[in-house]
This record gives sequence, C-alpha cells and structure tokens, in this order.
Amino acid sequence: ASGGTVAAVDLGATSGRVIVGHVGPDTLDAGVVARFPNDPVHTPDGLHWDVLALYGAAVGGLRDAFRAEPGIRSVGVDSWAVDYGLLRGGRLLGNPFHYRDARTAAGVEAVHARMPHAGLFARNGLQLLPFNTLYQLAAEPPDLLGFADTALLIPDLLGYWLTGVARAERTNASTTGLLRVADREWDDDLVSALGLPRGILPPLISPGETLGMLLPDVAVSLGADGPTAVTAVGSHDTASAVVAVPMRADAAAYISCGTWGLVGVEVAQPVLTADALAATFTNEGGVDGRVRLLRNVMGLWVLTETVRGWERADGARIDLPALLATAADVDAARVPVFDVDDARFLPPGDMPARIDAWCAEHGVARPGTRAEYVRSIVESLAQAFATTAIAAGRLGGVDVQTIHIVGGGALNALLCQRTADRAGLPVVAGPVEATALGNVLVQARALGLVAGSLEALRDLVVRTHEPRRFEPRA
Ligand code: LFR
Repeated sequence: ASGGTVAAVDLGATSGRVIVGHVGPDTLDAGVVARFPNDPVHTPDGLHWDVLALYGAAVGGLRDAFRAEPGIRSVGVDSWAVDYGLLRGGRLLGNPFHYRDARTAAGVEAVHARMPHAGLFARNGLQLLPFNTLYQLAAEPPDLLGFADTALLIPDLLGYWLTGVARAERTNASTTGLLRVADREWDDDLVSALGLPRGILPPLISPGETLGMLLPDVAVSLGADGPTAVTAVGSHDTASAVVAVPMRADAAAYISCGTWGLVGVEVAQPVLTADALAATFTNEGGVDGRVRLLRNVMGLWVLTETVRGWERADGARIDLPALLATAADVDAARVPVFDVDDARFLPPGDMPARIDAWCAEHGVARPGTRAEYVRSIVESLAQAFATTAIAAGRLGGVDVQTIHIVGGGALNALLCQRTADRAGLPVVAGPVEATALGNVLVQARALGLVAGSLEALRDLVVRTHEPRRFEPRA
C-alpha cells in the first residue's frame, strides 16, 4: 500500500477538532472534519473544563471521520498539558480543573516548602508554571486524593474512555513535574517527598506505541468497521506541533503559537544549567526522546481575551482580521511594549485594564484606541518571541538562523513580520495545523505508512506544505 488514513483528535484551550490525515511516502494532508468549541465553565468552586462535552464532541467528530473515511485504522489524541481527571474504579470523580484556576497558588507554596524550585528543576527540568500538575495535585483535598485510584491527563482520559486502557503518555507526563528529566520515568522519590500518592500514576507509554483497540461499544458507536487502534502520539499538543515544524533543528528556533506561544529549540539532552533556570526555560519531553527546550510565552491568549472582553461589552462580534488591519496602520513607536509574561495576564479577566496598570507602574503611556491596544499586544508578543527565540538558541547551543512559527499564530501576518523585525531573522510561517499533522505523522509511522526519524517526517512536511516567509526589515 502506498498510503493510509488515520484520525487525530486535537483539543485546544478554546476549541477542539477532529482531523482525517492521509499519509504516504509523498503525501501528507490533513482535513478538518469537525470543529467544536471548548468553553470552560465557572462554578463556585472554580474554573473547570467540561470534559464530558469535549469527549462527546470528539466522539461525534470521529463518527463523521469514519463515515467519510471507512479505511481509518488508527486514532490519536492530543490536548493542552498539565490538567487531569481523578478516577476511582473507572469513574471520574469530578470535573477537571482548568489550569487558569487560581487554586494552584496554595499548591506552589506547599510543594516549595518541601522542595524549592531549584531542586525541582534539577530533577524535572521544568519552568516554574504555577499550574504544573504537581502543584495542582498538592492543592487537592487530601481525602479526595486518597480516595482516587488513578489520575489521567486529559488525552489519556479520552484514550481510556476509547480503549479501557489507563496509561500516561510520556511527552505529556513530562509536564506534570513528577517525571525524572534524566530518564523520563516517574520520580518515585519526589512523589513520596511531596506526600503524593504514587498509586494514582499509571504506567507510562511512549508515542508510537499502541494504547489499545477501540472498546467494542465504542467501535460500533463510531461506525468503525475494521479493527482500529488508539495509538499513543505526542499527546502534549506542543510535542505534536514540534514534530511537524519544517525545520532543521540544528539551525532554527520554533514558536508554536496558539493560546500560548511556546518558544524554543529542540535538543538531544536536557539543559539544566543555572542560566536555563534563571531564564525560566523548561525541558519538556519530545517525541523520540528529543528535548523541547522552550519557554511558555503568554501567547495569543492576551489578544483573544482582550477581544472577548470587548465583544461582551459591545454585545457584538468583532472582526479580528479587520481589527488587525487597523492595528497594522498604527505607528509601532506610539504603543507601549509591555511584559506579556507578567503573571497578572494569566487568569481570565479585563486585559486592557491590566495593560493600563502595567503601563502606569512602569511610567509609560497606555494605549488609547482599540487599534493601539491590539498593536501594543502584537508588539509585546513579537518582542517576547524574538528575545526568547534568541535566548533558546544560546542556551541550547543552536545557531538560530530561522524562526519557525506554526499554529494559529502563523496566520497573523503582523505578528510574524514584527517577530522577524525584532529578532533580525527570517520568520517562516506554517503549517497552521502543525499539531494535527504531528499527531497524524506519529500514527502513520507506527502503522508503517512512513518511516524514519523526525527529520524524515519533517522533510515530508517541507515537501507538502508551502510556508510563508517574512524577511526582517530594518
Ligand atoms: C499549549 C499548552 C502548553 C502548556 C499549556 C497548558 O496548548 O499545552 O504547552 O504549557 O498549554 O497546558
């Protein structure tokens, strides 16, 4: 056979999609068959994901996929990282919390009282993000943790519902903070030092391994008429995205730009130096044991949350491309460049007011019009992207000659151009659906539809997806 078909479920923080991928030695295409919103829900106890709605929508999308392509032999699931469901006897014990929920602050304190961040970094290699799973678990009521028998990250939870097999996929498990950076196995000593129950952490599985076959009822409900596997992929969405960056890893930095801007380089070994710690970099687990040396930059969240607030105030939708076009006409020298990574921008809320407060504290004039706010956000993101991409190269020993931008941010021409300008380096934008393509590619390789290293997979992306290039301007 010269090609085959797989399905990918990709859940993002604002929307999810189901993709059908066709892969062969010279073919790689991914078509979105279903798109659905991911609307977090506020209840008095906090901010939650509606994980049953997400699973229902994923199943509905997979049904569409099987109807369109009866030949699908494998399904892979990826999502954002760190969040999890607790189960007992196979039953979900509550709605998973959203990582932007404020409850994690207490967890950070509790964990650092037992082990300061520098000690953690040496073991798990992670940037201090207050929502890393270990802090969330430390913020759970102890009786609830004691009652649970299993914790599953979001893609693992969906995989469990599809197959009945409970595993922790390694790239995503690396974001929990409980995996040793040295060998990517559960850090039993750390788990016990933090007083967390080791028994809730399931056995690990690596991308490319088979999680299991669809449960019979699920297969019937999806209309799958042949045996269909759920294949472990880089289930951390960023890990899948990095697979499909059409880069030469020894000469490029990447930005996976969606809700977050994940800015970094790919290296063979973790970088655990004092410099990396001070620069707040992370060493997340990549597909094929690669290391994603990157930093979480606040990303398009600041822009989308700003626009969401305006839409609520106006009671009407805003045309974002039109707004970006007016922002492109604003003189960049007139708008403030603020620190997008300031912790005040993490929770949902009034972004323009927070930008104003930041400007007041730093003695700079705040933006005036909506177009100026948008331009200020774009300039600030571009500055953070440029600085971080260059720092990533320095820390990782990569001679960065090109910056790749993949994900939804690749559609934002102003952001791509200003990142190129501020870095003094060319930006190569696309593919927009890198995460889905990375998910599809890892499944395809597991099925034998394509072969080789990540370099071979990236070469297929290069041959099938024309990027858009932005040269730096003075
Ligand atoms: C991007 C992402 C980031 C992770 C953040 C929270 O979608 O997965 O990599 O830090 O979401 O899970």
